[in-house]
Amino acid sequence: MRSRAGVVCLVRMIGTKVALRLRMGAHDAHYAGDLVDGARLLALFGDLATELLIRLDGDEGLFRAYEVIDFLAPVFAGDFVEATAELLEIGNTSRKIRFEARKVITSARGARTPSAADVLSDPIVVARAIGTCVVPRELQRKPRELYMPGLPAGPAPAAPDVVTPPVDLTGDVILTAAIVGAELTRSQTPYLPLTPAEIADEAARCREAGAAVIHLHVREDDGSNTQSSDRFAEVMDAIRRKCDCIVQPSTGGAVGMPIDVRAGPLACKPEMATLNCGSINFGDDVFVNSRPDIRALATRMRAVGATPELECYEVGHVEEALALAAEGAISPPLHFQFVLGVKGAIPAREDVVAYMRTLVPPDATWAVAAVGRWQQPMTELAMRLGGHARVGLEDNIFMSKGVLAEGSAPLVARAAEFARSIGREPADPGRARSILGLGAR
Ligand code: KMH
Ligand code: ZN
Repeated sequence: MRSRAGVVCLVRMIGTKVALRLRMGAHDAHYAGDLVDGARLLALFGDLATELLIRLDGDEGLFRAYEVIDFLAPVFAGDFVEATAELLEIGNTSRKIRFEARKVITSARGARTPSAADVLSDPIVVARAIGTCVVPRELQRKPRELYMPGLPAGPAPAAPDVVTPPVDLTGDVILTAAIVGAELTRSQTPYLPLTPAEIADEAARCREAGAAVIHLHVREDDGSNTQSSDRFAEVMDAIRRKCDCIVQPSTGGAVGMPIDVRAGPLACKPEMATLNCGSINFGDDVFVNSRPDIRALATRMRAVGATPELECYEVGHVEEALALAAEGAISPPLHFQFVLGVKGAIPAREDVVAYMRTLVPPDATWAVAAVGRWQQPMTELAMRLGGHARVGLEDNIFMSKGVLAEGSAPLVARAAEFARSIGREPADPGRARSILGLGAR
């Protein structure tokens, strides 16, 4: 049996990739015209699977089945093929793996000299597959550190004091819907709610779909962003008449707003509000959050009883939030939002989430809000790692490539369905209040 820490370590290995590159020789050619048969590529996939299993389980394991195999382009003697395998899922004994083989150098068939060859600037995918291997329980050994191919074997240098917290998949997921945003326009998506009535309707639809928290920006009648306390009061009232969600106004506002303006919605005494924990390049703009301003906002939030959601766009912002707690400017339990994929700030990557979650205190909660096409994979990763998730038009307007989401509710519904598929329930607002400790500070 694996220990709990062992299981955690295994989960972290999802997404691990290994690679092989080799030249197909004359002995690999099986058919007329020096054509290499597909079975040769499957042998490469088998070797890659074996490497993954050894890294994961300390055992070569057994290949059980392919569920998909596509041979997409011919391979000839003389071609250099690079094959990769990525660990997709880990069951009790099963390990699902995705494979891909690409031709990176090809013999220049038809050239004047038979030894001519070309480097392909755009490698050609020659085969793709998904398969499952098994390693019987009794053969599974202690999880290994992952060694990158090509690097000398040995323990990877670990950062000091990094303790990987256990993954708890028994807890409910708090889904936050960011339904308006400050930068989005109707020309980008017609589904953006702008008026108080539209925003309240969308909040109710998101609640229905599984959201417990509404992250809120508001707009003037002409669609421009505003931090006016009157407008926030109007919209928050409209939302309250339609649903019981926790309403979390933004104190980030739009890029360039002075801090006093940004603090506008705090006059409405919200249960929660965002507290942005540092400055970043925000696309081509700069989103300024000076250390004195962060502290000033924290003080104002405390004065009105609003629990801060700590927006962290960089690793250093987590440290800043911890400093605020150490100074007593904010009180535990802390709730972090890792905002990933803003151009100019930390990218939306698995290793980023895996690392950032190690930085938060054990009694803290954390969530991921990822931008654009990363929203779905990163929020699903967060849920798989025991965290919470934010979706919605503010961060991503697409359901899939080129297909607009018809509001934030469909994005919430998809996240809720994923949560249930891994055995976690979307928290209702009451449950979310208790998980976040709202009102307890
Ligand atoms: N509009 C961004 C510049 C927040 O809501 O607290 C800031 C933002 C963060 O949206
Ligand atoms: Zn926002």
